[in-house]
Amino acid sequence: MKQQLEQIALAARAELSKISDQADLEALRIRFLGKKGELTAIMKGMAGLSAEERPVIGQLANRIRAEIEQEITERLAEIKAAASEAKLRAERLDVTLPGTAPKLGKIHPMDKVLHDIEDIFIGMGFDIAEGPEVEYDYYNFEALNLPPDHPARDTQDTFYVTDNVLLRTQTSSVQIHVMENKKPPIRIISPGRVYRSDPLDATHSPIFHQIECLVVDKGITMATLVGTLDMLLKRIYGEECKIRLRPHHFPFTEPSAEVDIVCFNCGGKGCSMCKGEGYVELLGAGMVHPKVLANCGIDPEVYSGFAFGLGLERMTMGKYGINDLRLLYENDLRFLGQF
Ligand code: 2NL
Repeated sequence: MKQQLEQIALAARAELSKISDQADLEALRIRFLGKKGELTAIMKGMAGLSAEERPVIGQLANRIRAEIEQEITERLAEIKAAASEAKLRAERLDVTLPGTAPKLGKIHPMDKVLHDIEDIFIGMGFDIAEGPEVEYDYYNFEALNLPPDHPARDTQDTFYVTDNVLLRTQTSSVQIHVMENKKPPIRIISPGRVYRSDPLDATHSPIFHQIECLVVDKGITMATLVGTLDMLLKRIYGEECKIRLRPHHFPFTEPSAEVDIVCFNCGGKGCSMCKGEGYVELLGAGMVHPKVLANCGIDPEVYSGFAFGLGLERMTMGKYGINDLRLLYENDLRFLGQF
């Protein structure tokens, strides 16, 4: 019997070392220590032992039982610890890893130049005026000294909505509204979207952006115009930038001029970008035509004014050395991310 007991102890130990699962461990406990288990069966047979043998075997059986119980408890703790370790390993979260950074937007280069220009003019006491993009023929053309059959209308291939309603080709229409409604002194800029029936290429677009400037007061001269332009362009392009005025013709200004700036590319030496000129055309300007002032109820004998109109796309391309206008509209983040 003693031998049997020791064999059970050995067998239990050998099996225990192989078990790595809680359910298997419970099965083993039932097999060795359960009511119908191997140890119980032997203890039941102790009735047939002699009075001297019984306590010895009894003690041994109890000791073995306690030992197996103890080992099962230890093994259970080990299995639980291993399971919890595995769970922690599987769920491991490294909070020190860098996160996924949210992509931040940037200001569009045209907006940057627009904001700079607005800041410069606000600093000089100008107001910013806005108006409708769908406009009457009168405000876009007629009031600006462009009567219905004026040939200059042909240079602005216009999108008509009806015979006398159109998409504005210039923001001068906004200036007309302001002059109709406000007495001089007037100091405004009118930035906005304008439309012309031009095909899209590297330097043209059927939708582009214009900023017009208008000053009407007593004693406004070409000198006021040139001083304002010089100041604006030096602030945008740098103190060393040089401009020149060439005589030109616009129906709404007299005299009129085209304003050139020293070529951004060659600095005046002459290159393919400025076609050897050393200068590139930047904007149109002039003294507001007396008829335009009179059309708006402003006495041209008392007041004079200057106006100029510039393309925001062209200004932006010059400032950042962009050679294709379409890049400004395509929203390619690889391009826009550079500004
Ligand atoms: C250009 C450049 C220009 C004006 C716009 C203007 C506005 C009023 C009266 C007189 Cl209300 N002039 N704006 C003046 C000169 C040039 O735009 O190349 N336009 C075709």
